Amino acid sequence: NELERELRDAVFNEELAVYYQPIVSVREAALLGFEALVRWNHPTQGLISPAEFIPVAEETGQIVDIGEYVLKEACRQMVKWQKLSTNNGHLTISVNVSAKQFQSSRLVKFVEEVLDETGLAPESLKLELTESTLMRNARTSIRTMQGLKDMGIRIVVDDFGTGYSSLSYIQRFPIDGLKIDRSFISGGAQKENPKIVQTIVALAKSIGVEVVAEGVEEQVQLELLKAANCESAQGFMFSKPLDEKEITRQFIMDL
Ligand code: G
Ligand code: G
Ligand code: NA
Ligand code: MN
Repeated sequence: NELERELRDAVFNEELAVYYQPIVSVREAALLGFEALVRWNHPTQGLISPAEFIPVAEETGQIVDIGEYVLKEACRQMVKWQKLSTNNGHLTISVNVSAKQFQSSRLVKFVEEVLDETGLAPESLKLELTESTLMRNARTSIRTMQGLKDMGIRIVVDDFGTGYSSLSYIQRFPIDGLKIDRSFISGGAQKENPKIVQTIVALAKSIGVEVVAEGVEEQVQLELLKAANCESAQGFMFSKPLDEKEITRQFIMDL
């Protein structure tokens, strides 16, 4: 398949770019950190969404190289931003880890090497894993997560609420945070969404982990999060994902 062939050269040809989306506190909209999101700047087709090529890369195994590239690039960038101002020291960088990458035996060692090479403090790094990734092989997952946690890295469950993880697993996994899936936010105050958001926030608090809402686009959605006591949020309302230059200009230089 052509996409697969072109994707193989994309890392080598430096066609992949990492974009960053701010994560802010719900109360004050204070900047807390960023999520790294990969983009493919195709030579003829322009920007291709990861929604299109990540599933292909996951299937072919290319996701491991891509994921390693994104992780290293994001850590390197975070160190640069933290050095630009002493006020930036607390900012965190969240990086998505796909199922295949999470199952690869070299993940823990690779993350260790990246922290070593870039000089990023482990407390500044969060890894985002979906419920389905974690549930694939719970026993192995716990071991890998523990290896990451021992380094001081934090683990966040992405797209929370859409998978099928049971509460007992959520308690057994050494996780640090839940990210509420944007489908529960975008529905706004309609249907069961406010109750679901409140329930996830309450669950997070009861097991002592942080909670982030994604896909926040409108004021009413933010009000819902305030009412539910959700601590942090991310979405187009605050900023869409931006490239390094724009993030530096809009969020780093004027801190
Ligand atoms: O940024 P955007 O909303 O277009 O991303 C679409 C999908 O691609 C999302 O599900 C997102 O989690 C995924 N994605 C974006 N960047 C990465 C990445 O670096 N690694 C992995 N595994 N998935 C990513
Ligand atoms: O699966 P994951 O949670 O990593 O997905 C992140 C994706 O969500 C990115 O592709 C990003 O571009 C997208 N995204 C971020 N904020 C918003 C938003 O406010 N609304 C919508 N519809 N998508 C968003
Ligand atoms: Na994510
Ligand atoms: Mn998500």
